Amino acid sequence: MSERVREGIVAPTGLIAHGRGEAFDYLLGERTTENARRAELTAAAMLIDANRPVISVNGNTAALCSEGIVALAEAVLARIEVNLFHRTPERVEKVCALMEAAGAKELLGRQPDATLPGIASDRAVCTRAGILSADVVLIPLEDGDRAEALAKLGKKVIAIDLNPLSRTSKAAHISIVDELTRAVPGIAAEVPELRRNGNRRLALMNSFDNARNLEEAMAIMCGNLRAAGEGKA
Ligand code: PTJ
Repeated sequence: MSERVREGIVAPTGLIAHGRGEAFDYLLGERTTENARRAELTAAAMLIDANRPVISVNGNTAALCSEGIVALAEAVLARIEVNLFHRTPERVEKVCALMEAAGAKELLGRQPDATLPGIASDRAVCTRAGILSADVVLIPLEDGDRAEALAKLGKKVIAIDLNPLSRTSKAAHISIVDELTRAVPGIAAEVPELRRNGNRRLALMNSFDNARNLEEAMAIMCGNLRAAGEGKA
């Protein structure tokens, strides 16, 4: 990861975000919990049923999981849009090149032509064909303002964020509290089976309650911490 910072793909604050993620993953037990698996299943269902699904990619996501993102986009027929918080033309080009080296085709983000309402600054910049007109947006490692703005615009938001307390996790319709490189293939793995079963997709989406999902994730972390404090872990 620090090499990717030197290359200019990951923003310096991305390294701090990465460390925050590692700390939460440690509390989670560094594994995909049953709770996260249900969120991944439901996310797969929502992406399959979307009309215009988009996966938003930032520096951290490209650095950690470029090939996984491309495979997921192909599985659910989603567009990929490079959308950076710390936006410079050089970084946009580097992240786009990394995604294309991983096989991304018709990548969006080099030429933004739209602005997301409700956000000041560069974070609002996006594309009309991608995030602006998407009905479902997958946002790995997103900042809270943009997650809230996307939800306010009526988009279904799927977050991947190891912090169940973050504004992003709270704003999303489905928050996957799992490490990115486990979560992305975890969603993709569910696609072939779910694609054949519309009733199951509907049942998963209707029964998913994100507030309860986040409470469960926090309870798992608290339980792990308590067990460690009592010498059981
Ligand atoms: O590349 P840019 O310019 O778009 O910038 C990207 C960062 C990550 C710097 C930007 O989006 C940011 O500041 O994000 P936040 O607000 O720090 O949120 C990132 C969230 O992702 C935090 O809650 C972390 O705990 C979480 N996180 C970090 N690493 C991982 C993770 N979640 C899942 N898997 C990870 N590997």
